[in-house]
Amino acid sequence: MHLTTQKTSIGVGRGTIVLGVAASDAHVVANHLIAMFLRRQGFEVINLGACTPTEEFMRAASEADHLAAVLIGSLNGHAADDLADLPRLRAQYKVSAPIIVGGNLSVGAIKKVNIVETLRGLGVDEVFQHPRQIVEYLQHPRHHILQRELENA
Ligand code: B12
Repeated sequence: MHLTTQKTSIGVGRGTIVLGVAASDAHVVANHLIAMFLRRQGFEVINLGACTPTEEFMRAASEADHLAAVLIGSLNGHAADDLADLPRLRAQYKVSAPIIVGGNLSVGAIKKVNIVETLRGLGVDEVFQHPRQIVEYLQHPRHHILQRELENA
């Protein structure tokens, strides 16, 4: 659902971020705050808003100029179900930019499943807690990937 579709540019030259909230999820507060934050950081943000089907993310990503990343928020705990079709749709729309997911990603205060591993299995490149990590990652993606490999070694 395109509740808040906007294409706005404040800064220049840092690339485009396709942002939105996963298909079953109506939580919009963080989405708006993250869009404002990223625009202030100089990114062009295409905000697809809440309840965005995965196919809309992939279509918008495939049409974006200078795509830096796709950011998918999820707070209601159903990230893995909402993104079940990501591998097929990412291949169909040939999206090579990083796909980053963040929020409250699985149901319950005590997480029973390893949601990060599950999302990685669906082709999600990074799972972040805080929007600041997005900017750090986009500035130094190789450094970030090496650091994660060292932590997991
Ligand atoms: C407001 C709210 C609602 C409102 C949403 C209004 C709206 N249109 O936005 C309403 C009442 C509609 C609602 C509904 C529901 N909600 Co609600 N809601 C909340 C609440 C109170 C606040 C969320 C919020 O806006 N926080 C403010 C923002 C700024 O913070 P944030 O969302 O935590 O985001 C931060 C991080 O998560 C992160 N982040 C967020 N998105 C992203 C994205 C990326 C890419 C990155 C990197 C980081 C990131 O960065 C943010 C800043 O640090 C939380 C509880 C809470 N205190 O957090 C529950 C909560 C999220 N809701 C919850 C639930 C269960 C529901 C419902 C299923 C309830 C129901 N049975 O109907 C429905 C789901 C509706 C749907 N289809 O999605 C649960 C989720 C539980 C879980 N995941 O296990 C929570 C945690 C409450 C709880 N403790 O049970 N909700």
